[in-house]
Amino acid sequence: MLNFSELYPCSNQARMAHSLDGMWKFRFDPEEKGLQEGWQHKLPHPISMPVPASFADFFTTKEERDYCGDFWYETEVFVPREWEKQELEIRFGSITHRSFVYCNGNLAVTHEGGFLPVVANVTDYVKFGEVNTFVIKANNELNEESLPCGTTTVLSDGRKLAKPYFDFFNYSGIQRSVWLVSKPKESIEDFSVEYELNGEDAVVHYQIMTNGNHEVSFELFDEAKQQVSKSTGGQGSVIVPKAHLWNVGDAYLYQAVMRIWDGETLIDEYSSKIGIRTVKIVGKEIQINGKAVYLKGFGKHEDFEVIGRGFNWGVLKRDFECMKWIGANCFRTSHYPYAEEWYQFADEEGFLIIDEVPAVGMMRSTRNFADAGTGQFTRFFETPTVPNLLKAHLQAVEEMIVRDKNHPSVIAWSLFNEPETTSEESKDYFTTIFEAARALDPQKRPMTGAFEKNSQPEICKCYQLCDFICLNRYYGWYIKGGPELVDARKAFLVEMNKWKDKNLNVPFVFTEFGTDTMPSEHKLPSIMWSQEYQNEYLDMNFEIFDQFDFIQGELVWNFADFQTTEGIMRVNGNKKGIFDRARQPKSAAFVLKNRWESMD
Ligand code: GCB
Repeated sequence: MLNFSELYPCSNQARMAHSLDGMWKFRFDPEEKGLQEGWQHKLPHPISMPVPASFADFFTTKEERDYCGDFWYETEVFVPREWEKQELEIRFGSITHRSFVYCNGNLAVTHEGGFLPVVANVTDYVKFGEVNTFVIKANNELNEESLPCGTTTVLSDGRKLAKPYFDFFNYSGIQRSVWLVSKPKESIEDFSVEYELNGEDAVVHYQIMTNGNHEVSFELFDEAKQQVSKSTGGQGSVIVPKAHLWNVGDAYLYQAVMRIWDGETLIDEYSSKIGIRTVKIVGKEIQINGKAVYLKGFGKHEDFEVIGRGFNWGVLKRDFECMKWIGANCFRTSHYPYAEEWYQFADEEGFLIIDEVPAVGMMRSTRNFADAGTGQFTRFFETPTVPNLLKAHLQAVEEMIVRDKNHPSVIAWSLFNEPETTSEESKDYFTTIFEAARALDPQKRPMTGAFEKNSQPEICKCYQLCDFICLNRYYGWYIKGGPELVDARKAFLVEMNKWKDKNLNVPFVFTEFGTDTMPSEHKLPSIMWSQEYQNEYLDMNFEIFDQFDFIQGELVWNFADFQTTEGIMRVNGNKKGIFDRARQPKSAAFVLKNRWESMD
């Protein structure tokens, strides 16, 4: 059980949410001297730093861009006297990767994990009617006990350097929005909804978690703001006659309004949009509201020029416009849960999300995305660090499911990306993860994970845990690329026939396939890295997908080019985007648009 409320902030007659986004103060702390010198009270000689944003790409020196270690943020905020009778929280969408939050010099909370909310109750530390100081000590080092996995080395000049076992830049900082939240002492801490369709009607089972004993009410309003049902009690069921279902590409959202009452007097109120829909795996189909849906779309990243992984509504808007234009209906939040606004907007747009926990890098290689495909890897789950890693993984799974469980857009949970899955240890490890996750989701959504090339049907010990199976495959890129494409196709077919022979009767989704492609390169006949090769590669993959009825989705790697660690495999980042980093289409975008639009 989480000991804090992850509910997204809202303002109404009982609560206030005040945005703290803007220019904060900032300092690196390579010597880790901040705490002894009292920086938790006030940062000496700070520089300015925008929030939300990753700090890396604002700088013009490598030392600052690639900084690894402790760093500090500070802001000041006036807290009105009228909030004195309320509980006060500071809520960060995330702080990457670990954080200590101080209010007026007092440690209010610590948090491990860089992609889920950090919430500190600061009621006892705040001075009402005065200006208050919030200071955050954060750290972005990587290790094998926390997610995502990697290691940290020390250069000869004494600087630390992050060495990710994953293929995206270790962007860090306060990368999501920050809110100061005032709410009543007795308050709504969480809620959940489940749906049952009954002819034209829907039954909405709800549960409201509060920290008190007063009476609770639950109301649903349609998009015309008309009340459609009402109930009292912390848990119960309401009927929505002639329910307007939330559908793929055709969203419909009801407003759930929850209140705590003391007789006629309102104590607390929380409201949230919900979408009535069911998700089920039936044989080889993924069904939404009882109808099969084929997933078309992308693995994405939160990544953009200058702001790095910082949340930005403009980037979000452009990404959704591009995804709609191309005929996509789904994306995977590879390789970590995204800012909550992504899910809110997907709810509005009728997009499907496979929500992924930051369990990436569970193979001991700084270039495992390449090594894995060629069969080189070292075992991972047999070392003494695993119990701590498992703890961090379980915590992230809980925080993700609690945070995202009410979004209609979320249709499945991905509990890993490309770990080692062939050892007995990996099987034990993931059995624990899947069991915990299954107990957490009131909607009992399908659970899965993304398997890399070593996870072959004859040796993988973990695919059995999944309700549908996600494959990341690069036949024609890491395996037999360019002139060998014909052999890549053959090897791909051999693997797919092995899966077919297993007769698993579950859907398979390709969660990754793609080629690095420079927008500048054209070549006739094609050559690897040219736009023409990306198209040929996609055509080969599609020809194979279309041969197997259990393949129920294709999420291309990647939606857009993105920043990674430097290296001989990457040209200023990973270029597997269908769009470039500025969100302009490569020629493959038109290939996908043709295919996906013709599938509707
Ligand atoms: C993968 C990883 C992804 C990489 C991708 C690539 O298998 O899951 O994070 O970016 O391959 O492009 O190599």
